[in-house]
Amino acid sequence: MTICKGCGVTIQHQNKDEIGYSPKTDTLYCQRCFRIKHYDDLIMSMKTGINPYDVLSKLSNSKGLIIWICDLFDFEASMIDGLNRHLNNKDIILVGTKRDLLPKEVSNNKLISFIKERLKERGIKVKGILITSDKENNNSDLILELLKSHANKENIFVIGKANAGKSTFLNMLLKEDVLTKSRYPGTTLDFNEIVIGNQKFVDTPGIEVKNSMVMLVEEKHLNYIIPTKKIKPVVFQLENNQSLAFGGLVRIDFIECEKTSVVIYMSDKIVIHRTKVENADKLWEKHKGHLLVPTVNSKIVTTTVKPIYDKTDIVIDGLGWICINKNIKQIKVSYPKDVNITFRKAMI
Ligand SMILES: Nc1nc2c(ncn2[C@@H]2O[C@H](COP(=O)(O)OP(=O)(O)OP(=O)(O)O)[C@@H](O)[C@H]2O)c(=O)[nH]1
Ligand SMILES: [Mg+2]
Repeated sequence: MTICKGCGVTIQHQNKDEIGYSPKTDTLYCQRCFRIKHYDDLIMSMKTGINPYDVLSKLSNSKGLIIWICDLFDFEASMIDGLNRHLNNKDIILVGTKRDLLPKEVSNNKLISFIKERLKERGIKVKGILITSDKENNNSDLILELLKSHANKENIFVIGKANAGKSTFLNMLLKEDVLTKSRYPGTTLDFNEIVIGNQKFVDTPGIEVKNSMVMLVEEKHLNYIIPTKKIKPVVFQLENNQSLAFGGLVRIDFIECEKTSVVIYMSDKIVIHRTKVENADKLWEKHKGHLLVPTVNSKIVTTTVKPIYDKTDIVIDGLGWICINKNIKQIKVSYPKDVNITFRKAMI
């Protein structure tokens, strides 16, 4: 029995349409991993193929330290309610990754305070918080030593939502791209052991990110919404009764505000269109799918919000966030029914 080094699945040679298939008998990778690694080609989507409860119950019955990978750009979607209970109160270290996507001006200490506050609000307890990325100054040697000392010779399980960056984090510690990583959620398919500096780590399949744009947009459109380089915050000066459309995904109408500015943190491939609220419905209907792309196949619902903090982030899972000031009295957010939105105290 050979386990695919990329995704952890057992390699098989019988069924082309099942996971683990490879036509080659002497290979270390299944065909799916091979195609992703070499051609960025997804031959089988597994974004809803993994049962999150199977993963959590297997983890709850295993012994070891938990590294919980959270995507700092898509932080709200990285949260897992009831995590301590699911994991039988094992020790958890949270690793906030994709630091490189956030502006340099925000310090790691500020990010850690933000994370602590969000965890407290959600009732999740962790033993420590680390910030990293697979790019600049990732301190991989220091992180490896720290994790090894915490693990105290036990296994380290690297867990988190799909696409959070678990396999990439392990490749970073290993300093070699052994595990398969990709922008497609559901890349790692089974528990996958890897030894780094005498320490046994286990890569795990991502827990399904329900209610995120990442799940709703077509796979070929993921590169519109997932940023690959540092986010440049975009500032809009707005007048009363103006409306912003974010591709064909979300629309925000600023109905009662004095002249104000809003700051947008999204991939630069999302085109933002500004219009007057009175014209917004017509523009949306006429241009959705053409000028306003990408779109998703989900009913659009509208919610009215009054900001409560001095600076409030309107977070749309999988897409990013918009930071608004308190002088905005009321906004109307139109978004796909199947996507989570969160109103939080500003991250930055
Ligand atoms: N910019 C940036 N992108 C990252 C970083 N870490 C991971 N990514 C990207 O995030 C995407 C998902 O990475 P993976 O390592 O496959 O994530 P995963 O959590 O193992 O995903 P699943 O196996 O599907 O659960 C890939 O496109 C990575 O290149 C990072 O530190 N910075
Ligand atoms: Mg993975």
